Amino acid sequence: MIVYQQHSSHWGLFTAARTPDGLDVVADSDDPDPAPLLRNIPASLDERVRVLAPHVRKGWLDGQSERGGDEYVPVSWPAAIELAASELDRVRGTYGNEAIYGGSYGWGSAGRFHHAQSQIHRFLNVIGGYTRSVNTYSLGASRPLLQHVVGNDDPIVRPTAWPVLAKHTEHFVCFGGIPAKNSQVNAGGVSRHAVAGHLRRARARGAWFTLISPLRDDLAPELGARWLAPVPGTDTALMLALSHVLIERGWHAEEFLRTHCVGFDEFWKYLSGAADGIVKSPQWAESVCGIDAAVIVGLAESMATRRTMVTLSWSLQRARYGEQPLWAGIALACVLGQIGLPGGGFGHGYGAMAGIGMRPLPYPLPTLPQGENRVREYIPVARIADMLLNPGQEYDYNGERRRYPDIRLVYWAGGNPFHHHQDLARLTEAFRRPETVLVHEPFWTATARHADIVFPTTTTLERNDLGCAKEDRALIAMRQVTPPLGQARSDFEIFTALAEKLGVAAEFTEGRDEWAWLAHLYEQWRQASAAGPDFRRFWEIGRLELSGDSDDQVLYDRFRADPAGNPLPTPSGRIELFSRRIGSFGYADCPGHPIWLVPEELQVPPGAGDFPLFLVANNPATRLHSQLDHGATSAESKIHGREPLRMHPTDAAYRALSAGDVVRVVSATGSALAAVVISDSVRPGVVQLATGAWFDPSAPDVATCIHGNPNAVTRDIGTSRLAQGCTGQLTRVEVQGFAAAPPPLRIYDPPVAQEN
Ligand SMILES: Nc1nc2c(c(=O)[nH]1)N[C@H]1C(S)=C(S)[C@@H](COP(=O)(O)OP(=O)(O)OC[C@H]3O[C@@H](n4cnc5c(=O)[nH]c(N)nc54)[C@H](O)[C@@H]3O)O[C@H]1N2
Ligand SMILES: Nc1nc2c(c(=O)[nH]1)N[C@H]1C(S)=C(S)[C@@H](COP(=O)(O)OP(=O)(O)OC[C@H]3O[C@@H](n4cnc5c(=O)[nH]c(N)nc54)[C@H](O)[C@@H]3O)O[C@H]1N2
Ligand SMILES: [Mo]
Repeated sequence: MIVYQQHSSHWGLFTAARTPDGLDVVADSDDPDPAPLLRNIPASLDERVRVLAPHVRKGWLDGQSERGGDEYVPVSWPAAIELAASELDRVRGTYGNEAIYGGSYGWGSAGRFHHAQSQIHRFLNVIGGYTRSVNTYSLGASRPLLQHVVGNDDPIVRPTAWPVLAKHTEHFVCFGGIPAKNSQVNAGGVSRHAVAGHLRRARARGAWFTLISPLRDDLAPELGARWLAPVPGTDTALMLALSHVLIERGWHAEEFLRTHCVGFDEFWKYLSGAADGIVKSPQWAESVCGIDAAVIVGLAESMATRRTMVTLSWSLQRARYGEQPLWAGIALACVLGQIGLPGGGFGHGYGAMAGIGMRPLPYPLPTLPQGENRVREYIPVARIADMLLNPGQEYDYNGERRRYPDIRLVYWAGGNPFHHHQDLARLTEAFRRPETVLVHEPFWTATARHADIVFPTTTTLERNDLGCAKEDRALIAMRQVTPPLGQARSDFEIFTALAEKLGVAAEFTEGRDEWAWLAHLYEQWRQASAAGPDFRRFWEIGRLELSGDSDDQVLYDRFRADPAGNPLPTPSGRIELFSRRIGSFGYADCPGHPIWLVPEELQVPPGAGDFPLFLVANNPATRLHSQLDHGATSAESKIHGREPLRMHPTDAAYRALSAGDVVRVVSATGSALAAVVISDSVRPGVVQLATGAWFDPSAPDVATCIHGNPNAVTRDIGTSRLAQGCTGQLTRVEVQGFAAAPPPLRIYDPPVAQEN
């Protein structure tokens, strides 16, 4: 009998069953706009790419070969556990726990108990702690900057809610767009995809949309947006010029700037040219970003005369000096003075995920406690290669002078650094430094292929779990769809076995197995939130609608009404257009107010030099990051097995390239093969290659990656000394025809040694 079980993923709720034709996945009937990504899920059970048994790297056993490109030999579970436990014990005993890097950044799968990050951090804390990471690849520059400028994360976690925008906003000015592809996803899950519907309602009411982006499809065509495509990485200049026009013509909110902001004088000194002799006029911005001065003036006027929401995508700050477009965008919204009015002001990341702009729940969700980390050492997450390559080296971060720790063991569960990090050839070098690398993975990803011991991990379909997200309104019983494949075990079971070996099982498990943990987490949550029936009943029903809105935080409408009574948690209590704190750090790459800094990518004019094109390496429409790259939605987009690279007809013609041609994308860092898609939805001078094609370095004479992972060509450098965030979004490249037959992909063939 075929039984469909309810389950959940970061991209939506579904039911699934194993059938003779493979896994059948059906979107939840209550979801008004299910994600095309659901079609990737059947590939979870594709044994071709699964790690089916514990494996050890050959060269780690015999000392003959290095990490990356090595072969693997299967070993028994007891042998793998014994090896890993003794390595953990040796390293902590010899060098101390800070020599263990357990930052382990990554999305893993949805589910509150089998949350890979919580599991690994809990385990490492039980054995004495680990060097951790702070911040994310998503918002590397934003979070540290927002702390200084508005005092907290409200613009991300609590921006004006979607229904208010749908009702009141007259003009959406969208820097980086509100790409429909991204709203498929929400960290932890989403039971109803609603973003497209809210935008449609705003449009039906007559709202205007201005899209400022290198890609036309960063806003849905049905919204009828006006598309402005500045040179990538120049939004700050455009924002400064908009502010300049508004102030010079007296269209600015003088009173709001005086009563709700600090630092307007410094900001104006800079805009007017009094500080540096350069007036940040529309003519000046035109020369930087390629948008007509007259268009800039017209846009400023429209913004001043309509209820305007300035939306800033997360991608804007995932680039060199990424702090600046966010700060300049907030300053622009202050100059307009509509912050705290219904539908006005600014938001950061509408559409970046389905949950942004949904009110978060007022109570916590069931959460696996991680315990306490006794090691104080940390790095900003995107400085991993710097850390591994330069132990002891000093670096700046957010006002501190810090030193990289000396890492001897790297432990990863639930992330794919050989997807997410920049300059993957350099990361390969960095991963050769530690003595030991341990990885939990369901799949033979490039990261699994850099481990010494690979633990075969179940996918979410092979476990029971609780599904929910802070901005969603449902608690879901994620019921096991199919038994574990091969010898796979959950992260929890693997850590339990290691904890047993190391004599700390009681602390790690607290005497509970999966089922007992689910019941415990649920019951604890139920008592705290006073919601729902008992666990058994909940599991039978399978789904609990959650209610309540949190409005107990500082919201901008209250701040607007009474800034002294509801101050922001900044040093001044106001929005900081000039931050004394940031200014006091003395960083030329992030001074005390928003500023136009020319990134290295613009030091050679666009169109000139060896790398005339801009590569936009954005998040993929066809998958979540690198997950299920071999799934149907992702695989169908590939051409000759390569990741599609979009380019403008003019740029293709200039290089005599045709649709479907295999090309080599080359930068100062490295190279990647890809296949051409010709499209006038891409700004001339820009090419777009999404992240997430599995990194395939198997033919280095041809390219750093023969599959199309853009992180083969991106640069590994922080946003600035302030935040040290990821800068992977933009790179200067050239695209060359590749006449030879492209070498076959190897990344989907397991690297398992053939028995002789
Ligand atoms: N150039 C460039 N680079 C970027 C970006 C960009 O815009 N440009 N974007 C960045 C951003 S925003 C992000 S968030 C990162 C994303 O980077 P990651 O979050 O590292 O990417 P994922 O592919 O989601 O990696 C998750 C891994 O966990 C595995 N996994 C799934 N479930 C489980 C589980 O239960 N247990 C274990 N052990 N493993 C599991 C999956 O197979 C997968 O390999 O990439 C960043 N990289
Ligand atoms: N389908 C899908 N959805 C996802 C993800 C995924 O992997 N797949 N990842 C999720 C995660 S972890 C995150 S953090 C968010 C990421 O959210 P974002 O970082 O906002 O998403 P991106 O798709 O990387 O970038 C959005 C758009 O910004 C535009 N852009 C790039 N550079 C510039 C620039 O210099 N100026 C302007 N004006 N625009 C620019 C690009 O055209 C790009 O399409 O997405 C989430 N949603
Ligand atoms: Mo992200």
